[in-house]
Amino acid sequence: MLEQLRTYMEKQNLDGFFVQNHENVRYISGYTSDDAYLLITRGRQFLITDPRYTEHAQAECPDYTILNWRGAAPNVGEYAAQLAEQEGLKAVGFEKDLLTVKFHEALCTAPHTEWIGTEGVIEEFRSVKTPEEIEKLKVACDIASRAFERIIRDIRVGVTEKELASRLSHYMVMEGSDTKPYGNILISGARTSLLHGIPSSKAVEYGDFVLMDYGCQYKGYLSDMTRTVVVGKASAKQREVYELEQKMVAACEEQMKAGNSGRMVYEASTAVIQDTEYFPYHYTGIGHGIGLFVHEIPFMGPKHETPFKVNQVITVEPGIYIPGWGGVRIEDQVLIQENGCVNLVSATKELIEL
Ligand SMILES: [Mn+2]
Repeated sequence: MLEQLRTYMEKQNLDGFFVQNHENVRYISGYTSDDAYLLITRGRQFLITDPRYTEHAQAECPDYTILNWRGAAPNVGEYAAQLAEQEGLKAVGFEKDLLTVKFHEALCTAPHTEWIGTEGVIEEFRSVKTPEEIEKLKVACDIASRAFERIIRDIRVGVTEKELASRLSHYMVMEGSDTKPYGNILISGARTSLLHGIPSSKAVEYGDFVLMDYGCQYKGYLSDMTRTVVVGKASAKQREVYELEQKMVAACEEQMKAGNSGRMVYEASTAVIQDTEYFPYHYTGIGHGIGLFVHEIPFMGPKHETPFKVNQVITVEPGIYIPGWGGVRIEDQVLIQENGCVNLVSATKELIEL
């Protein structure tokens, strides 16, 4: 991971790279806590943090020089500028999509260093997972699938969305996930048409769809899955929409293999509903890469042409959302292989009537 970055630096004639993105810091250094920055040079690696985290960083990153910026400079940017000057760095890459103007000004106080804006460099490395990362992602998906088996026993008339969302989080931690909270989407009834609805005090009613879009972290790696169930007997329309959704997901997953693109998957999903009254109710964002962060490259939708690579992990989540009536989403998380994909989410996709 560090080697990938050094190879990139060499190719781009950079003698330093400043890393600020939280997940990128973790990916490159293995540091799992907060408020840390990396300055990587051709031969050395520095982790800059403050006294709250120095001991933690020392233990997790033995190959790094751990530095405390507090007291030595008015802010991290000026500290990094001093360090770049001290190391004699001439051209240092930074993540231009993250830095504030103030931070950039602080970096630019280094008299002999040029700061070169880059975008998506480490994100690109992160998009293809190592066997160790895949293992952690599998465990995260497995924890979420086991939590699904538990939460469906709690769904009944009268229980609120908030209460169910909180229980779902609890089940995931009890099944072995990291404790870091993850915002569950757990919504019911007509509210299920809200793509990113927030759990409310609404109580579940007979005949409601309950849509659960959630996941957890395991050793930093994320799962993301969605299942939609019916409380009581599904109506004819609920069944019709659910069955179309199942077909959309299946059509998508058939396209999930190396060389195909997000656009191809999108087209496969819409082909299923093209000639139905539900076509206007689909959403174009139908999946995303996932790893240390929940939404990362590659993304899937009509404008995403980049071919998938072996060992990318991507969510598949087409959906049908009818305002005022409700929506159905099923989301899997799949591992891209040469000729197909492996679904890491084991929870059933059959219609569940509770
Ligand atoms: Mn998702």
